[in-house]
Amino acid sequence: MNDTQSQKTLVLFKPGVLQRRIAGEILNRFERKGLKIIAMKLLRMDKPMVEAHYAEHKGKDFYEKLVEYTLTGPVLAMILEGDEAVMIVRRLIGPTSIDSSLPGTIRGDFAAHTRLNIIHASDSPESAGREMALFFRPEEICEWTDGNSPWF
Ligand code: 3AN
Repeated sequence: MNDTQSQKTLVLFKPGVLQRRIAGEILNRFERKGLKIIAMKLLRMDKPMVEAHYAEHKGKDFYEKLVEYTLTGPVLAMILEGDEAVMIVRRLIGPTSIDSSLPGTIRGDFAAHTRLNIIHASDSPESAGREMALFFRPEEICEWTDGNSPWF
């Protein structure tokens, strides 16, 4: 019996990823796991957009620096789809704190500071819905199935 649920989740490669030329390497981990890219966009977030994205952290001691960092360069935003995608992507990226991000996870392998932990992913289906709407208009999401591929 298949009791898993197909989900969509928002992933954001923060500016450090492009600056370090590791976007392909990180993307590869998601594709290798079987997640499907259904939307992707390279953009420079402006301050209101960063503040909307991180609204829940306003007032915390790391907030100002987090906003500042997110504005230092372009980000790569994408929507990934797959069974239990929200949980699977969070597992692949590793915990928020660098103290807990083990080698083998994206943060564990590529990040050395919690504030600069290089990647964001939605932490629940509810956040995914809100975050996808912040980055993508419905017509920018490209649904597809493997069955349509001539190579399948
Ligand atoms: P996650 O990105 O794992 O969902 P959040 O939403 O708690 O974690 O935090 C958003 C971002 O804020 C993190 N990706 C990280 O860059 C930064 N951050 C969170 N907690 C701290 C902290 N204690 N010190 C510095 N930066 C933090």
